[in-house]
Amino acid sequence: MKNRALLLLLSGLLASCTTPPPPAPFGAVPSARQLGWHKLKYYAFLHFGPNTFTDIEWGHGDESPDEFFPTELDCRQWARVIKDAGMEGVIITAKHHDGFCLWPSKYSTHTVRESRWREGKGDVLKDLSEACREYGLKFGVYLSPWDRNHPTYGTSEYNDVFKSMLKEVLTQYGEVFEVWFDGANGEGPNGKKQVYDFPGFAEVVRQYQPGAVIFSDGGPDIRWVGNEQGYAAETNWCTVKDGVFYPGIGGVNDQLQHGHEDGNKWLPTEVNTSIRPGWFYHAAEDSLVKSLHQLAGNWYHSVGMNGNFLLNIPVDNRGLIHENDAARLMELKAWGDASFRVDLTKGATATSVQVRGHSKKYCAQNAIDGNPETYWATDEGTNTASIEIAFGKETEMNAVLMQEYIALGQRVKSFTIEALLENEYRPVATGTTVGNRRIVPFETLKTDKLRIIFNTKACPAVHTIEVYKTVDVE
Ligand code: FUL
Repeated sequence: MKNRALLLLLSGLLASCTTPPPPAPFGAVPSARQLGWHKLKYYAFLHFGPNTFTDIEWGHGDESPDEFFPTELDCRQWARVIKDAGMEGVIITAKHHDGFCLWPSKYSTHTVRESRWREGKGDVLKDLSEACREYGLKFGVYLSPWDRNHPTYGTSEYNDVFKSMLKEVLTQYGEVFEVWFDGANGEGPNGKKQVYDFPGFAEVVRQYQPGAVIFSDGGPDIRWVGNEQGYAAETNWCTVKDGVFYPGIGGVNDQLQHGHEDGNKWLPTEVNTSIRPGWFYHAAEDSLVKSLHQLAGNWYHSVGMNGNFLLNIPVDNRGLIHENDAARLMELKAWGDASFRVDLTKGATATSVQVRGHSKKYCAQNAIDGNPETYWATDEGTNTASIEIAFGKETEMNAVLMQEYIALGQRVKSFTIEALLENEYRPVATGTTVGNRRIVPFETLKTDKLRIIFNTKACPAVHTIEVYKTVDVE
């Protein structure tokens, strides 16, 4: 008995010696709600409102509510198209700068209730949230603080009005995954400017939808990428210096694109762009839907550059997603499926001479085991490390996808991908940051071995490496 206890103690001690503790978190790390958001990739932005009918981008707030008159509005059609496109959710312009509310708000007289649509009995948020539940999509809301209609705009009372509207939207339609605050702040109906109570707005969101992430150009949970063309920068840190960005900030687009390498706050990028030139529907743009080539480029520069992709689809004046947009979305889905369905690391072997404590818990194979909870890590202080993937046979490929275990911070500063070609490792691609997700395309090649060399700020923690042969788009 005594011996057995001793044996148990010894084996326990041995195990604790051979399995080192996980790497300590490095720098800023994401909150639980940010981590949840990082699991998403691609969702729809829906711009819809009086502008859809008046054919302009920024309504003045003096349009008649009767302008809003979709004759075939069908949120289930939107949800079906969005689901078929492989998107994970929607964010709708519940209120744009014209102040018109797509729900019958008690705090405004410029709403669907005042319109002739469904004799004032309609509620777009109700229809859409129900359709999202039916199709398994996440539901999010855009609310513009800038309001060109509300009579209190430009006074402190308006901030309370906005909070009350926010409360309605956050309490009447089920779970909300993201709240999108537009930073635009123009003149109100009286020419007045408003100082927005962003901290107060955030409190309302935290109170009624604690799981929702809050987007604005400067956070607090998600930051704008600094352009509306749908391009994250090659070097894209999720970290920023506390106090530098705040909601409504202007003139720092370059910093927003890159983040700050030595930032002490986690604030990742969402990449928003429209499938057409405008955010709202204009019949004249029916022939100007972005090409598959452009959209695939947006994919690489958002999902593939450490951001999430928020693609705007303007709902048309019938109240439907237009056929041309739907067709292009399906092409993008088919391209994505053909390109990223077969991960060539299945059945491959990953090795590294630099494994934390030589422990199986942190072994290289973890990076290709399909489990995002296991990761390859090295010892503290090993900030240059390489991992080798052996495919067992000559394999045709042209892209690598990598993901850091960001719960422990963003660590990779740069990397080089090498392929074994004629018995020699040759560089085929280099890059800087990785973060949550990085996709690196390169010239199609055939090899049986890849090597990736990382240069990091603290020991690497990489949970996923996938390899693909993607389809070219003309
Ligand atoms: C901007 C707005 O002014 C545009 O109308 C659009 O909503 C875009 C997404 O954000 O700030």
